[in-house]
Amino acid sequence: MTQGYTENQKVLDFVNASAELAQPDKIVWIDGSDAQIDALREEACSTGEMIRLNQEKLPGCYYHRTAENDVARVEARTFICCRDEKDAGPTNYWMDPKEAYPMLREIARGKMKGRTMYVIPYSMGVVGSPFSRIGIEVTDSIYVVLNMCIMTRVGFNCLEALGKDGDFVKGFHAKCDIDPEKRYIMHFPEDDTIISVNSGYGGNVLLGKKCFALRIASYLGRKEGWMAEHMLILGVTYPDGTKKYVAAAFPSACGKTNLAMLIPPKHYRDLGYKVETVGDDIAWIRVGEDGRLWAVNPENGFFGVAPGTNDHSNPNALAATRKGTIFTNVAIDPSDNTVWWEGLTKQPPEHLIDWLGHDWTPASGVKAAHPNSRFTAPAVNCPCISPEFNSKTGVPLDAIIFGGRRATTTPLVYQSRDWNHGVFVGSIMSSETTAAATGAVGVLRHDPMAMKPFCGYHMGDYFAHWIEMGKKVKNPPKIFNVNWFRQGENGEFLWPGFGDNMRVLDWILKRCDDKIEAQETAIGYVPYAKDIDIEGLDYSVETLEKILYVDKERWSKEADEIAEFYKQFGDKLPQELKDNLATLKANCEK
Ligand code: GTP
Ligand code: SPV
Ligand code: MN
Repeated sequence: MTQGYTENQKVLDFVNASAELAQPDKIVWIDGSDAQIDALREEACSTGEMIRLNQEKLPGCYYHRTAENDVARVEARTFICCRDEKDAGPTNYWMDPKEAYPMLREIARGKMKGRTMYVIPYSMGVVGSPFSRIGIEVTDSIYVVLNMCIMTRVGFNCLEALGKDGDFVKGFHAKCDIDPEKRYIMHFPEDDTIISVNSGYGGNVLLGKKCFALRIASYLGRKEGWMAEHMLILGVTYPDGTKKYVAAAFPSACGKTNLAMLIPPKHYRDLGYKVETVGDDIAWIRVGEDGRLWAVNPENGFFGVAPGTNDHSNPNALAATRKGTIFTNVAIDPSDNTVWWEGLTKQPPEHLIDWLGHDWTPASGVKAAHPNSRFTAPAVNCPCISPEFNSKTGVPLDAIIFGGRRATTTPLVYQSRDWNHGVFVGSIMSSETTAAATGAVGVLRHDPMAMKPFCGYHMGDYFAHWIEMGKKVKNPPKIFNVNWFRQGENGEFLWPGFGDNMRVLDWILKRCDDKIEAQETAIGYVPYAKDIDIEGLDYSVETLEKILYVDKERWSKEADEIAEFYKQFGDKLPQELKDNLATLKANCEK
């Protein structure tokens, strides 16, 4: 029954084996056509899996609620299943494939009885680009199919690109019983395989995203000499028409989508500055023939955090969600069948249906939208999408930025001294946890390069890979660290953030061109307060100085803490990072 669409025996074997295991009543191959997508939306609405929103105000937009126990990535149930535990490293959960495969088979056996199994051929990256990779996801969820059709490039041209013999990443997803006790998000990097059971949520089930484009791809990248990173990519156009590109790694729900789509403050706009989005979450990066690093965004849409998105904070993201978008776990405004979430408007509507399906009023005392509620919006909808979005070669990077959510210690921005120091700066990232993963929110934890939950192999080897990549690039991007989240005594943010982050980007790009001096501090180069443009802001130089200040005492403690964190990597920790830690400690004692 699966013949006819492809002659690739590996694809047919994978689909047949999946069907034999899960025993669906029907197999449907997804060609990604409008007609097929419309029919699936219709079917999902008829069963209640999705709700059709107001088609005049939000054409092509739909709504989905996940199970209450299934609202975010589950790191404790996300495993790297390589043969040798040592290869997964101390920051990953590991299971022996010999144990994992039979366990998963047991869980998934017969679980698609009475259901349809959809076969999604998709490409991460533009089909036909040497940067791109093909995946096949089988799933019993229409919600997953429709999300994948937005987030990736779905279609039979992916099967054509595979030809008779091409290899692909195998993804098996079955909702099973959405049983959190049997929920597993399993990666077999040695077999190009992902298996996800008992979830229906975002990063757990849209297997092209974190599972493939980061965990599997990071493993492939190390083997093949490229990098898969949790980074946005943006382009800045200058008044004279020159363009510069920046990639930035922030942990989940720490501002990637917002930075990628920022609208510069008025005086920058008046001068002709423009920011365009190449990607908002993932970058695949290679060394170009010109000795620079080139980045592509392997995705085709945005799976963005809804709360906090509004006409002021991120008008581009909001505009992207006005058509062809799937909303997950936000609130519904029954007065006109549209959507609402905390922060969309200052004044909440009088009556909503909350993410759990209950009546809600401003007096309810609970959030109407889940803090990790999301929109899945096509990238082409975004008013500031870069003309390079579909480029087969990607864009050359001038700067790489790391950043996290730190109430204290880390200044607004600083620059590393060189590539290896930049790798060190990425490796020591800490950030307060957010609602993007289950578990406590606001807990400070180490999240090197924002990849702690996404690195498909040993983090010590990952650091070494970064160091190696530095040796291959003649003209490496300069590496910076930012922190939009410094807090004052009353927990208020001390930096306006959002569009005003352009002011920091401006300093960063001037540093890349050696156009501006900086102060050398214990941790790297920090701006002179006078060099951060605060024109048009009601903002004091004193506050700026405060958030630029490098407190050596705090950093000395931080260095001790980093030494503790580093211990787990043992002899896999590159000497270059040990040296940089020693320098940091010594600088703080000076
Ligand atoms: P993932 O999709 O989970 O990877 O998240 P992300 O890194 O793309 O984060 P996103 O841009 O969606 O922002 C997450 C939250 O941080 C939202 O609630 C934003 O409103 C908030 N945020 C983003 N940028 C800033 C900023 O510059 N300052 C402040 N204070 N908050 C910000
Ligand atoms: C993240 O958590 O970093 C996300 C959302 O981008 S998810 O796809 O759920 O991983
Ligand atoms: Mn992310």
